[in-house]
Amino acid sequence: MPTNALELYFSPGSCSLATALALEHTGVAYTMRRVDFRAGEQRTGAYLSINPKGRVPALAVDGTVLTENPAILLYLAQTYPESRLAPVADPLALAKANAFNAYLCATVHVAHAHKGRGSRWADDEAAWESMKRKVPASMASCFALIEEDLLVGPWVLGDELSMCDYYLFALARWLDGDAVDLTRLPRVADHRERMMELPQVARMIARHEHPETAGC
Ligand SMILES: N[C@@H](CCC(=O)N[C@@H](CS)C(=O)NCC(=O)O)C(=O)O
Repeated sequence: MPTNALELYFSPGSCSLATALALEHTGVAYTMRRVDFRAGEQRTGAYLSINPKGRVPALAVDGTVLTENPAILLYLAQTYPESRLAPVADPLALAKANAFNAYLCATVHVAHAHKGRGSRWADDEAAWESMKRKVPASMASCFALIEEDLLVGPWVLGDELSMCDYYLFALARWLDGDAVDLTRLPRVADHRERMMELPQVARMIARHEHPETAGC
């Protein structure tokens, strides 16, 4: 197994949980560096020199910084193929896995971000409120697609747990706060419960969460 120096920049309650869980799955050694959103640390010069996007996760690999969950997850899957995070030897299956992760990244996460990050898209505070009001419906609609079409079962890609399950789990944890009715998403709810039962997930939740969680 390659022995790169890995440093994960994360924030409690955020989507960096997906990368943290995948790292934990591989069993490799890594260091966790908390970025304090409450203090606005993601916008400081020190952090922007690590990740100019001002976001988490960021994974430093021997000093080279990777960003974007789908890219980091794929990097981990390809670097540690014995951990079976993704079907790396099967181009079609791998493309399907990446399509799932791209949907979470580009559509689901963006829908959620309309709750607290409206200033990215509009300057008008009334527009922020309007965007926020739409979040329960837009997240419900995103997850209905996952429930009905994308989650093969029992795991996202079928019989084997993969990077996609960790990513889905990280975003599905936002559903309660986004006022989405879980009773309409029984397969997603069941997936979330089964994920919680995995020892590596319970272990990482304890490390990744924080009493003063600032969310996404
Ligand atoms: N597409 C990116 C999204 C990263 C992202 O937006 N992360 C949020 C946390 S969930 C963040 O860092 N927000 C800080 C901010 O907007 O100031 C990914 O999937 O890695």
